[in-house]
Amino acid sequence: MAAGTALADEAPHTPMAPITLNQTGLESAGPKLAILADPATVPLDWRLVDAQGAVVAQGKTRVYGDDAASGRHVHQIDFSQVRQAGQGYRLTVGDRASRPFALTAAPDGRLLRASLSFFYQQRSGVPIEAALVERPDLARPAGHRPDRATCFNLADPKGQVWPGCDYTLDASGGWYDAGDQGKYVVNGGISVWTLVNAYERARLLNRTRALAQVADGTLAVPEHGNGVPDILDEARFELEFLLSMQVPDGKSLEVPIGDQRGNAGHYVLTRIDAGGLAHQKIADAHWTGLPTAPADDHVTRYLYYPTTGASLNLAAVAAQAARVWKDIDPAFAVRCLAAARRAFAAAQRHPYILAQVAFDGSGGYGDPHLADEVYWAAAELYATTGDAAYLATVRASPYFTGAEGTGDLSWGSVATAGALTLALSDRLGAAERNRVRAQLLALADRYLADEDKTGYRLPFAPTAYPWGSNGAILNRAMVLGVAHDLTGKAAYRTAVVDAIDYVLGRNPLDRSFVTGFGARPMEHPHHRFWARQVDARNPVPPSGVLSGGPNSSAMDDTVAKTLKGTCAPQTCWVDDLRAYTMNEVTINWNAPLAWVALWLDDTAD
Ligand code: 9MR
Repeated sequence: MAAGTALADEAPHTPMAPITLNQTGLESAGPKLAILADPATVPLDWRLVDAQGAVVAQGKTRVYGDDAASGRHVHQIDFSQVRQAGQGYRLTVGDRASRPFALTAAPDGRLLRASLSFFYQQRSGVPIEAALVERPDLARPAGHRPDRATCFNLADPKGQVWPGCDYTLDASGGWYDAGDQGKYVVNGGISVWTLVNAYERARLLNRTRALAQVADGTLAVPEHGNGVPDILDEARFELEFLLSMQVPDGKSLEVPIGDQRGNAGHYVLTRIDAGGLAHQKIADAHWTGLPTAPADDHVTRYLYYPTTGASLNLAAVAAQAARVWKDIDPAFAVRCLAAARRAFAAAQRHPYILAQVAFDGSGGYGDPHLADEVYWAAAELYATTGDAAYLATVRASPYFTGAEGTGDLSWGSVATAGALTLALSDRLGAAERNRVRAQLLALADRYLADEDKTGYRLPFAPTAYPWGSNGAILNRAMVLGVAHDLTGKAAYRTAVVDAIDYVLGRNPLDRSFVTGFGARPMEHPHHRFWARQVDARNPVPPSGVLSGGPNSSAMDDTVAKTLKGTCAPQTCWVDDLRAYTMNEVTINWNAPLAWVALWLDDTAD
């Protein structure tokens, strides 16, 4: 089959509609926006008709005009004034119409549960049980059981032979990262943090409805009935893996010490006392093909050298866990805190072990700039312990003084995670806590300003769309959600709704980027098990899985190459399993989806 042709044309069966909006419907009391692409430069008349065909509202479009992100000439239809719940509404402009949609009082919780089920189904080392998934063909035997490995001791793609180590670790369990079956501490860290933060936010703000939504017995996880909130059971499954990636005390290792500016390839192999650091990842020695069900992967797995970044991720989430599990499982909390302290101390001893070496078989998650990881880890440790030393590190950070903005949250940019923790913790005195809150609100205001710069009206307006743009948008929605928590300002909540509306269909492709949701959902993720597109024996994906989304920056898979130079940023996307730069699915993108789904359920009125 020629690259980028036949398979890529497997368009969804439902045709595109000329008027687009969130394909799962809208909240009856919430903001309501739909988009029409039309060359007209004057406002056009729109009507909203109900299921009986009666006109219930009408008005004129707002001409946004030429929109760089979508490449369209955009009209916006704001019908927020309509508040009557009901099914079968349609928007029309002349002879063009939206598909029928519903206005409902509150979300039904399905998106929350499905987006969290993704994590269960990415579990390594345990069978995925038919009783816990939506279709029997999604069940599968355990993969990588056990996942025991020693350090990589072969040649890397540049010919450098690695020294290995004199131990093996049992790193069974945890979540596979994505379409691949690598397990990475850096990305596992931010993903766990996001799920635990969804819970902790609800607890600290006393959101009983949100707590009830993720309580024991609410999610399809095997830990049902253990008295622990299910969302924490899911997070702990990954935490146990992260803890297992820590180098035992007393181990000396040869690791690459990078130059202080993090220039790729500039490193000196140096023998160090590595105890307490965390290995960057455990992964296959070379890339496996698609499909490869986890249980069918027989490629040798290795631990890859420990890095400062992975160690700070471990420190941050183990510290967060020590706080959250303190009363739920005190022994686990003690174990987490000890690991967090050790990891942080080791990272401070060795601040420049960077993940800058490329290996076959897994992704890099290389990050030369670790000041944000230091801030995040110190913030978590301080929030948990109140120790003066961690406070001193927090206070000395440019992210705390404001010398640097905390910026967009992502796997490689985590200062905002530290800020979110400090903003809701009562450790800092009022003055310093208010400073952190003000920084978050300033960030949220920047996101609000971006809404006006986009025709489809979303809080994200880069000139190029990055790898995982949907994750980036939902990470922004988290900051907007907390901004709303702190102020009650309606514009922040509207922007969260705008973000989810975009992801669920209010976009120039009229696609829902979440499997199983909406009339035109993504169906062919880049995934080694949910790979029906290339092998009829494999299942189609479950519901609730988020595509990475349009990517106009790194267009180097076979499908993306065919789009290069032909797509506006929001349209650089194809629903194709081979399109790993645009249509992969990952734990760090599904995590903010779940966070936002819970937050929207919680705050709908
Ligand atoms: O999400 C990552 C993205 O920010 C990077 O640009 C990209 C290339 O390095 O890698 C992405 O992460 C991939 C990881 O390395 C391996 N598992 C799948 C991840 C998503 O594609």
